[in-house]
Amino acid sequence: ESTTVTIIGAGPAGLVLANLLAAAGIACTVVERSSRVHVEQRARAGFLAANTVRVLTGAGLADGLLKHGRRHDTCAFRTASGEFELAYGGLGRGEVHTVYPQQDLVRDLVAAFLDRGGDLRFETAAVAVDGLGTDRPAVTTRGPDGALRRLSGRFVAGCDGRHGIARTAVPAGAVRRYRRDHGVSWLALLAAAPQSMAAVAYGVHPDGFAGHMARTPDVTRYYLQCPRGDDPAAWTDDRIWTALGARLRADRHGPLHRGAILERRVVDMGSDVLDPIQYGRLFLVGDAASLISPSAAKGANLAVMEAELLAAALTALLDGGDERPLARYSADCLPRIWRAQEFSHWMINLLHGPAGDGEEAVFLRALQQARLESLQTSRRHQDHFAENYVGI
Ligand code: RFL
Repeated sequence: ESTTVTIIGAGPAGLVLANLLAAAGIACTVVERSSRVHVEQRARAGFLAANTVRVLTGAGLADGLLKHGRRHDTCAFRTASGEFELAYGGLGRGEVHTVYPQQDLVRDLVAAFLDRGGDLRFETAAVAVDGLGTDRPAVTTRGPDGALRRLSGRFVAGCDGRHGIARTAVPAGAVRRYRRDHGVSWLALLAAAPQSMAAVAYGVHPDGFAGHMARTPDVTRYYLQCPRGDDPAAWTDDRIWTALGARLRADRHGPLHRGAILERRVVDMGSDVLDPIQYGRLFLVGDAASLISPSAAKGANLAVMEAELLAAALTALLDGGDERPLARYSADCLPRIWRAQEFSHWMINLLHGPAGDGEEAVFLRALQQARLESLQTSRRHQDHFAENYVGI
């Protein structure tokens, strides 16, 4: 079988790329390991940056998010000394977030691609990639019937996330991997309850970080910093609500709207960046190119930014014979990836003080306080924060 671009993975990266290529009249085939039901129900991100909304709107892919997404423009920090709010929509470049659950966006993107007659194969895993150094790279897939098929094309887009096969297809030595384990873990929760306040809330507390983020009118995301390796099952609903209430200081700022905990999973905070995010005819997009900690909600937004650049570069080459944008793909993306990494890393240090009474921990916690105070009191710092918080 043959196509022009083989796309591995139907997450935000693969589906945005597929829709943009289809709109440009470029043949592509998307292979996705999981079922359609699974990808359309996988709750993850929710905060879409202004650039993401621009890309999706420009491509006619934003009907759902414009109709059901909710504007979000304020975040609040709760510390021992009280609460301060940053109305970031009026700071920096004046950009806001649109809150729209990632699984709803994925559902819209799947529907749009299939409506165009797109070739999207669920329950079809890429099991091998070869010929990346040639002009006919091929992906071997295993479909729902268990049969192996070979799909050859001119390009392969690795959009298969952090544990995908695309990354591993790049020979060691051809790419440099930068990585950092931030040493903290979050219990990521979804609660069947409306949001408890209008803002995103970041609770900085001696017991650890707690976060509150809107999703839909009936579902709210919460995070609780927890020890590495904690068993999510050990966190009963009661224990979760007690910890959230304490760390978000509900006694001072008002109670949380409780509801059943729909999902609890431990996320270890880690980041990595591959350089370059290309090898021969293979181009990496989204989490496959760079994993970013969820501290600043950048992952899905980076994926869309890269998908847009790659679609434009492939179109320039296949439609207009201009090779330059594709040759620059990695160099164009990496500075933006590193800016997002830098901000996410800064957020991690803002939100987590090291535990313990050791000299270094005490010192670092004092720096954390200074950082929060600077953000609370300096308008210039707030503008800088807002620019990075919503920007990509
Ligand atoms: P995805 O979404 O992981 O999609 C990759 C797809 O590839 C498939 N796949 C394969 N298919 C075929 N063959 C193979 N061999 C395959 N191997 C894998 C997978 O089944 C999957 O469908 O990657 P993509 O498209 O790069 O998108 C990245 C985003 O999903 C990710 O960055 C965000 O979800 C991160 N993230 C957040 N990002 C934000 O921008 N804002 C947020 O608020 C936000 N919150 C979050 C998050 C991630 C979280 N988790 C679960 C780590 C909250 C959480 C809890």
